[in-house]
Amino acid sequence: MNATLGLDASYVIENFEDSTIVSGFTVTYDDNGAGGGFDMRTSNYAWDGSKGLAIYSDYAPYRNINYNKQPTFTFTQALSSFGIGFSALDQKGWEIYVNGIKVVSDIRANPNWASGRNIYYRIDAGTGEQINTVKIYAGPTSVASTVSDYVELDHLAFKVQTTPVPEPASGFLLLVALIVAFVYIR
Ligand SMILES: [Ca+2]
Ligand SMILES: [Ca+2]
Repeated sequence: MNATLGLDASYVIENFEDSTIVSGFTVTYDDNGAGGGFDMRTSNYAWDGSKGLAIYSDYAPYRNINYNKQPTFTFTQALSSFGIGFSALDQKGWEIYVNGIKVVSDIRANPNWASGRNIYYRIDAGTGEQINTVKIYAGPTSVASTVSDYVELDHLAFKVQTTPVPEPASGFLLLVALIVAFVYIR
């Protein structure tokens, strides 16, 4: 599967199978409903093993239930590539942000999306670019914002840059050369 996803041996993989998480990243949530951390659930559509990381869109009927909502993954070293598999993502309007910039406006709209085990996104930084944070978000104007959605994330992959990109003076990165790849494996 990794070869199909374009993940070679230089990637670190987190499989969300147990409470031991690989070093190199942390997760925060818009709402730490389940207490933050890593809320893993058994899945019929895991990308590896039998579990995935459970998240929810922040709307009825899950709004007031004690679950973690939209996550942001923050990496301790700059990345040249990031990948993650989605399962049970049913509603339109789930977005992906890299370094605070929206790079995918509707995960479900991709023609490779399928029900169950939905789709795998790999995002590669172009020349002179780097990935520091990745946020999965059900936007406030999206369909997911009016219909609750339970989503599982799995097979998180990241590749640390071998040649660090100099920080621009502004501290902001433009991400002008991001490449977003979509892979669907049934
Ligand atoms: Ca897994
Ligand atoms: Ca769902």
